[in-house]
Amino acid sequence: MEMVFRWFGEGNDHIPLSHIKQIPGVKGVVWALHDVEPGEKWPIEKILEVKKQAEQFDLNIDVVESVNVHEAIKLGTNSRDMYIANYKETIKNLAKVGVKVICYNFMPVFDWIRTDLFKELEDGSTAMFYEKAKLENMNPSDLVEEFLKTKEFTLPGWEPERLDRLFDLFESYKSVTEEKLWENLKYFLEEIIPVAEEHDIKMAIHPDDPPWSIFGLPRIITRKENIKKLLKLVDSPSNGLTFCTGSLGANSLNNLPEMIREFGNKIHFAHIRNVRRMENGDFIETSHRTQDGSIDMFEIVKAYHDIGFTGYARPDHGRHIWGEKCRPGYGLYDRALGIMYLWGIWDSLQR
Ligand code: DNO
Repeated sequence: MEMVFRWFGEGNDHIPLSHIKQIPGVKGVVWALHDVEPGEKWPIEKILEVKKQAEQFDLNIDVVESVNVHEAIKLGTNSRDMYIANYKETIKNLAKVGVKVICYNFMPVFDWIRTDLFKELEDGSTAMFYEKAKLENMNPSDLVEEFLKTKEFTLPGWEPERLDRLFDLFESYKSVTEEKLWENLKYFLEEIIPVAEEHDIKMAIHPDDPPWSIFGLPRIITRKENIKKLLKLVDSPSNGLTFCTGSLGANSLNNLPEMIREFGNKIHFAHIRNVRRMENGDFIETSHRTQDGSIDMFEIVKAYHDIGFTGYARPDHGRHIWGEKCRPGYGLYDRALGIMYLWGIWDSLQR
């Protein structure tokens, strides 16, 4: 297991690389060019800049999260070929600097969804929360407004460009059924996977978060059968997964350790975190510790250990603790604690 840590870039993340370097066992940063709009080609000069910054701290840049997929590709409109051509160029440019894994997602309009970014937990810390009934009674623009309140920090996956066209996007998605979304994903993968394979890049799709339809939009990367279907769309070592326990784990029907064993070497990138599910369908993100949430972290790490996992792993969203002012879910402290918990389990298993 190669431990990495998400970093939003120089001037864009409050956490300096020098601090990341001090978290035990962290080998690299998980990064992206956050100022390049979805659909645009990533310029090699900008990529090299990040490489240079990370190298100063002996951190690798093997994993990118994410190269976002333009909505035209998900919608299957005429302009998709142009955006797919750009995506291929980005894959090639990333391969040139030695990137190994590209994480992406195929969620229409929105990336991850919560109703509260700073919900207080019993211990006085705060964490991201999903309130089922609240979401069901909200319209999408209320949610966007809620999210835009966090002016101090940008939210990954919620880039303003994609929100500008919210109303039009919803209109366009009216004709996109789940089946159509599958077709569009297949079209995209048939184009890009051969390029990824040729350049020794592993594409790792992120599951939908939460793993069910919201605001009537189709969502397909949600459960075991669907992931099996995805892997069959294009059979290649380059067509793989970001296995996110927090996203898939919001649905109690997903047996995560079993899925890890089944998908094995198709998991290129592991996102490991806990959530506490409530009976009414709400869930809140907790510390990584098993006892704090509904996901048995020991069983997760054990499953990775059993399959001899050599891929990349990162702690995922943490709570906001010790007064840290940070981008929701992406503080230093709780994610660093999460890493130590994961290492604790992993190293014990190694013994
Ligand atoms: C949220 C992240 C997601 C993830 C994308 C991958 O914090 O887990 O935004 O990066 O879905 O494409």
